[in-house]
Amino acid sequence: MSEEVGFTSMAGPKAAGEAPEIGIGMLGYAFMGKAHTNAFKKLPYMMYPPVAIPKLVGICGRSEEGVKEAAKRYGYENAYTDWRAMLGNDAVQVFDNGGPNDAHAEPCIAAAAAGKHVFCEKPLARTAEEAKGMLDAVVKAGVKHMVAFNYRFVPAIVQARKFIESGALGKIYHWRAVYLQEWGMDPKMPTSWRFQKAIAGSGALGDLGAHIIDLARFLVGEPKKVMGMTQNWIGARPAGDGSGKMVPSDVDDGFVALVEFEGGALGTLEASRFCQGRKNFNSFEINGEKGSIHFNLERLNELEVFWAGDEPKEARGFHNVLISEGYHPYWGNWWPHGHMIGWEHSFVHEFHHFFSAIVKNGDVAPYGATFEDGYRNAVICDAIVESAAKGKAVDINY
Ligand code: SOE
Repeated sequence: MSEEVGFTSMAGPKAAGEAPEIGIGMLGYAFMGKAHTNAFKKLPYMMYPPVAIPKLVGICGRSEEGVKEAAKRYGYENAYTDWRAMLGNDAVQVFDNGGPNDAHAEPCIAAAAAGKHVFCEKPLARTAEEAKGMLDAVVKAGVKHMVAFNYRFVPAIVQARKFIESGALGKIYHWRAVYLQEWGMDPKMPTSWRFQKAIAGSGALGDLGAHIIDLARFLVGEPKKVMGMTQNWIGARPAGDGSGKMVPSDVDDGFVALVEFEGGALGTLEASRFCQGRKNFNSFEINGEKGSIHFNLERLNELEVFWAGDEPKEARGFHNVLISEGYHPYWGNWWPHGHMIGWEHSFVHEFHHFFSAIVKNGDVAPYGATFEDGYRNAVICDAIVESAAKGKAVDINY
């Protein structure tokens, strides 16, 4: 694999003091605001010497009380309730959008027009059309852009990519991926934006399916055709505001899809919020002419691999590889082998990659996901929805 910007290169300034500051404007202070800010604070001393030192210029959210508390908790200089005001702060060089899906397009387009580099949570948008408008805006503005498909930065998945790029797996025949969670099954659970099409765009498909669609593109290649089915099992959920009202839940609770890839590989995709016992079960298997690889996010420092190598044929079979050696991707920054890292560290790697691209004027692609990847992901999601509605396969055209 070539030494891509931020991907494996740890070449930063000789001493941390030489690293430039990079001003951050963070939209959102809930789950992703927390995960991203944790990465901003950890990056300078763990991706050492840092390629840049994030400066927590501002955080923005709808609740004045909530966002002021978040600014105090994390150390942001300013708390905003209007993202436009935050974009007006010249100290903001990177706009990081961790808001709900309906709050992705307008702020990101405005940030690009203001000359800010733009980082946006997945899915990039609610539809391919909305994603295309965002892609056009960042390209026109000439700013760096990245979508938070953070699983591209889990060391075991990076290692899988290296195996494939090196030809160690040979021709790929199968991609088999699921992303299963259990939290959507209680009909008494109050609604959230993730169950409302006008805000989210889709349900498990855009929230979880987007990740395994991105990994399919990252590890196998471009889908040529999809055939999908979607299902909604709870049509309305309590408003949760004491009114006793029910709010329509008009998104997919689960989907399955078949995929034919350019180059002939076949794939399956499945995502659901109705899989009891599955907490964050993002898992895939790749079968190639020279071997197979299996990954499970709930055991994210491991790969199950099969290579018909030089072991006695009676001993041949899948074996577990602990991805924790200094020679494994990103591990040179962390701990001695066997001292595990976690989900949060993928965000540290992801932002190291993005800031490297900014500071060194390098490319986010192909190892980071750009807005082009976010747009193509949205095209595939829309095609799965179209296929489910029409009951037939749909070709993928970007
Ligand atoms: C909820 O389904 C969620 O937080 C997703 O939105 C994230 O992208 C995924 O990484 C974990 O689960």
